[in-house]
Amino acid sequence: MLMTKKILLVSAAIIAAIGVMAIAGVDWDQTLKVEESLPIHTVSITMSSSRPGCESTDTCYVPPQITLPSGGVVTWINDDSAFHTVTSGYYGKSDGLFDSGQLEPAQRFSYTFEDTGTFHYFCKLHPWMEGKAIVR
Ligand SMILES: [Cu+2]
Repeated sequence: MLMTKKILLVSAAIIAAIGVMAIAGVDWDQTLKVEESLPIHTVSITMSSSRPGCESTDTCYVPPQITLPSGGVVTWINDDSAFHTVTSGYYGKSDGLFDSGQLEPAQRFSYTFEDTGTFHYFCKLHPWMEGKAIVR
C-alpha cells in the first residue's frame, strides 16, 4: 500500500516535470524566432555617445570590436537620441570604403565585409567615437 503511494507520487512528479518542460519548450521556440529576426553581427551606437566620455569605457560603439567571417554583414543600430555616422577609416581620414551618412535615432546601417583584415571606423560628428571590425 505504502509502495503504491510512492509510485503514484513519483509518477505525478514526472508528469508535472514533463508539463513544465513542455511549457518551457513553447517559450524557447518564441525566443528563437525573435533571435532569428535580428542580424547576427550587430553593433549598438549607445545612448549618450554623442557626449564625450564613452571612449574611456569603450562604450561608444558596442561592442567596440566585432569579429566576423568574410562575406559577413555588420548592422549598426543608432540607439542614441542624436545623429551619428558609421564611416570607415579614422576621424578626418575616411578611406571611402563605407559611410552610413547621418543616422537618425533608431535607424540602421549595414555593410557586407568581403575582404579579410581589420577595418577601423568612426563617427564624423563625434571625434571620440571609434570602432573596428576584424574580418577573418
Ligand atoms: Cu556620433
